[in-house]
Amino acid sequence: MKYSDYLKEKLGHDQERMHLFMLLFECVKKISDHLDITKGHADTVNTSGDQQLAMDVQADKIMQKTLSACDCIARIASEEQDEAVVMNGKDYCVVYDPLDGSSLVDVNMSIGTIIGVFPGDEIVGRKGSEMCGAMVAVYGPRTTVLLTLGDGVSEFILKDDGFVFKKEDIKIDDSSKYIAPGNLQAAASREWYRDLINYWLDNRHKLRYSGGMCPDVNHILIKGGGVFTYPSSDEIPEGKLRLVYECNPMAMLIEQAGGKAVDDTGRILDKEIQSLHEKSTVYLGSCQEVDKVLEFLGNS
Ligand code: P6P
Repeated sequence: MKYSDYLKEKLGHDQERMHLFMLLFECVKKISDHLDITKGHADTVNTSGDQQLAMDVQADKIMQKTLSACDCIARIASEEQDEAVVMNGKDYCVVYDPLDGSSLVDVNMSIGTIIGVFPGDEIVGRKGSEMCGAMVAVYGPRTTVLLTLGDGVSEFILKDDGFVFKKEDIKIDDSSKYIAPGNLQAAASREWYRDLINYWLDNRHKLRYSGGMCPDVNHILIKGGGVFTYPSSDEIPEGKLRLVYECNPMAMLIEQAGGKAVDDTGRILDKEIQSLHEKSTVYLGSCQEVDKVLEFLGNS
C-alpha cells in the first residue's frame, strides 16, 4: 500500500490533516534524495550552537519550501532557526529537526528527521501530549519512516517510486535488554548514572548506541524494546536534547508503542513548553527499563 493510500484510509475524513501529512512524507523523500556530504560545512551555527552543515541548511530549506504549499499551517518551528516562521494558515503547527545527527554523515552513519504536529496556532505554552502526530525518518541503508497519528505506530519504507506502508501496530515490551546510554561522561559526576551503567553491565544488557537519536530510538521501536537515556551532567545541567524538536516527538512514538518517556521530574509529554529551544533530560523505551532508570535516579 502506498503511504498516500494509508493516509487516505486513516485521515480521509480530514482532508486538511491528510494533505499535511502527505507533505511531510514528501519532505522526507526530498531530503533523502538530496543527502550529499560533498557540500561540507556551512559557515553558520544554529541557536543551540551546533555547527550547521550545508545539508542541515539544505534540509531545512526543503522542509520550509515544501510546507509552504500547505495553507493550513500557522507556524513552522525548525531546530535550525531561532524563531518560528509565521505562515498564512491557522490550523496546525509543525516542529522539526530537519537533519538530526548530521555530524555522523562524514563517518557514514545513519541520521534522521524528527517531526511533530500540533493542532492550533501556538507552540509555546503547549504540552507534547497535545500533538496530533509525530514522525521519525531514518536515512540509513534504507530510508524508513515511523509515524503515529495518535492511534499506534506504523512503519513505511522508501522505494523507487515513493514510500510504501510496511507494518502497523508496532509495540515495545519488557523483553529486550538493549541499552542506548547517551552522555556516558555524566557517569563521572552523576553517581546514580554510574550505578545504573554497572547494573546494566552486571545484567548483561546489550549496547546499541550510535550517537544518532533517530536510529537509536528507531532501533528500540523496531526491535520491540530497550532504553535510551540522555541525562544531564555538570557540563550540560539541563541536558542536551531539545524538548520540542527531539524529545516530544520521540516520546509520542514511544508511548504510542506502549513504552514510557520521562525526564528527571516526570512524563515528557506533560511538560509545558517554555521556549522553542529548551533542553530536557530524556529516558525513554520499555516501561520496565525506564522504571529502572527512575529507581536509580530516585536514589540519587
Ligand atoms: P552525543 C545528535 O547530535 C544528537 O542531537 C542526538 O541525535 C543524539 O542522540 C545525541 O545528540 C548524541 O549526543 O553526546 O552522544 O554526541
